[in-house]
Parts: sequence; structure tokens; C-alpha cells
Amino acid sequence: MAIPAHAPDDSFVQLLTPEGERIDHPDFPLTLGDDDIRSLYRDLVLVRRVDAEATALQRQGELGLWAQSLGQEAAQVGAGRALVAGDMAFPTYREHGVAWCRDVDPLTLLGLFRGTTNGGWNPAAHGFALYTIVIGAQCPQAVGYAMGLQQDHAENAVMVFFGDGASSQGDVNEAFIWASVFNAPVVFFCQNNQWAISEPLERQTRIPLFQRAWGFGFPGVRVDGNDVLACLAVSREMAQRARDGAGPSLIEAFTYRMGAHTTSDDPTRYRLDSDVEAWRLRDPLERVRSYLHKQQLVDDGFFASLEVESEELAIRLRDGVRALPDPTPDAMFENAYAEPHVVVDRQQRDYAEYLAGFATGGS
Ligand SMILES: Cc1ncc(C[n+]2csc(CCOP(=O)(O)OP(=O)(O)O)c2C)c(N)n1
Ligand SMILES: [Mg+2]
Repeated sequence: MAIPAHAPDDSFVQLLTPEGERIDHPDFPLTLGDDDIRSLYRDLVLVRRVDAEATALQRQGELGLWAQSLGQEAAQVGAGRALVAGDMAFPTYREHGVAWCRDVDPLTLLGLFRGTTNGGWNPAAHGFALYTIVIGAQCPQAVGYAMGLQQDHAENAVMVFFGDGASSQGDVNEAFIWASVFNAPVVFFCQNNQWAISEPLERQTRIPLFQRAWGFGFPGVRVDGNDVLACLAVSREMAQRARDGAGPSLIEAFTYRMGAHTTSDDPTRYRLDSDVEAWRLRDPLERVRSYLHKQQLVDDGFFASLEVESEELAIRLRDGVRALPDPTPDAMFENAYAEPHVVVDRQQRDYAEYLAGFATGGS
């Protein structure tokens, strides 16, 4: 018997082609008003502007590091806009578009990368957990949170973000199992941007990532990660499924990391410019822009006023980041535990004494 290399269907859900043609998918219908589509385009443009400004600010020495979201805006905005109040998102370090949708001020994000805060926002207030650098660590946490929602009989969903590289982590696979056997209301949202720093996708998997879901006992779907409409439709469907008690699912958003891994990385050392060029033709913003044009849903004034808004946002970020107050040296002790902790308190006192030694010990 010939054993097939993988399950036959590795196509993806697409509702808007790279040329800006609207198409339908039988399993993921999406009805949006004209304002909704204009609003999604605004999200995409402003999220990209935040990313561009942050990259420039890092180059100017104002940020220690920046992880670019360039090229992944549609995946992040589509997923982020599928969430409702009471839902909870667990990000990695690159989900600036989801942060935007959860009303986290981008200036707060910049503070994290400037090192003026160890977190920056209240996760409960935004339905958006703190950024996680440890690859995959947020997945078991998200499943635990989802199981908590389940026990509270809350009709909300959790969405947890991770990358193609993270899919090889034990934490992620353990999270899949827990979610599956406890039927947790969680959507695993994998942004397959083809790279884990310099490691290509073929070092993570021999089959399309979404197909792994069935082995764990829940459905998976691959979506065009550069198509904001498809990402929104699929995310909405899977989040609603979770809220309805139908359990976990895996979404693989097939996309591309157009920038470097972070501002500390030089991707020209390990990938071809021609690959990047091919993905540029699938730009997530351009297809919405051409759809808006073709359908005559916008006039020149729309783009002009969006440009003004984008410029104002950039100026606010540039001025704001330089004005962020430096934390006091003992600020790092403040949020280690919710309640006072005897060991942390002692460490804080010792550290204060140590610092005081410098102030008085000079000759
Ligand atoms: C547990 C752990 N191992 C290794 C690293 C170093 N590291 C940081 S990002 C990264 C690659 C992650 O790739 P992927 O999951 O595809 O996410 P992407 O950066 O592409 O968004 C690695 C290995 C880490 N942060 N945590
Ligand atoms: Mg990746």
C-alpha cells in the first residue's frame, strides 16, 4: 500500500485574493458592511505605521530591541477583531496588531522594548496578557485560563498566539493535549511566518502545521494569513465554537515575516531576496486597498485623512517614547507577586542598601 506523505488538503481559506477580488468560502461566510472593511484597512495601516516607527526608533537608539510585525498585520488584525469583551488573548512578543485591537496603547508597547517597564498594561483590563518571550510558554497558561473560564461557566474564548518555531516546543504540544482532553475553550492561533529566526519551516514539520490538530483530537484550518477578511472569518468561527462549548481548534495563518526576526537579526545571511519579493506581491494591505478602490468604497479623501492620522500617531510615538520616565531601580520588585512576599521584600531592602552604598561611599 502506498502511504501518502500527508493528508490531501493543504489549501487555505481565502476570501480576498492578492489582486483584491472578493471570493466566498462555503465554510466561512463573512458579511461585512463597507464601514467594517474601511475600519479594517485603517487598522492595518496604523499597525504598520507603529511597526515602522518602532523600527526607526530602535535604529535611533531609543529602543533596546524591536520585533517587527511587518507582513503579519492581516493575521493579527483579523484574529484580534474576532475577539469580543470578556475574551482573553495570550501573545508572544510580535503581536502588535492584536495589542492594537485590544486597545493597548502602542506607546506602552514601546516602553516594554525601551526597558522602562517589565510589562506595561493590566492584562485583565485589556483581555490581553503580557508579552511572552519564552517560546511557547504562554500556551499552557492560556489553556489553564480557558479551563478557568470553563469552570466559571463563562461563555468566552481564549486565543493564544505562537509561531511555527514554537510548534516544536513541548509546552505547545502539552497545551494541545490539555486543551483537547478538557475540551477547553481555546483557539490556538499559529502564525506560520515561515521562519524561526534563521530556521526555515522545513526544520519544524514534514506536514502542514494545521494538520497536526487532528492527532490531538480537534479541528485545524489553514487560512491565508495575508488576507484580513479570511483571518477574521476563520477566527470568528473558531472563537464562537469555543464560546459555544465545542472545544479547542487550531488556526494556521500562512504568512511571511517580511522583516528581520528582530532588529538584532540580519536575514540576508540566511534567506533569498527573491523569496521576500514573491511575498511582497501578497501584501496584506495592498489587496484591501485595491478592493476598496475597485468597489469604489472610498475616495481620495479617505486615504489622505488616514495618512494624516498615521502621521499624527507616528509623531505621538516619537515624542512620547523619549518622554517615558525611567523606572526607579527598585521598580522591578513591585509586580513580582500580587501580595507582599517576605523574600522579595528582603531582596528589595538589600538592593536599596547596596545602592545607598554608592551614594555615600564616594571619596
Ligand atoms: C524556550 C525558548 N527557546 C529559545 C528561545 C530563543 N528564540 C527567540 S525567538 C525564537 C524563534 C521563534 O520562532 P517562531 O515561533 O516561529 O516565532 P516568530 O519569531 O517567527 O514570530 C527563538 C528560538 C526563546 N526565546 N525561548
Ligand atoms: Mg516563525
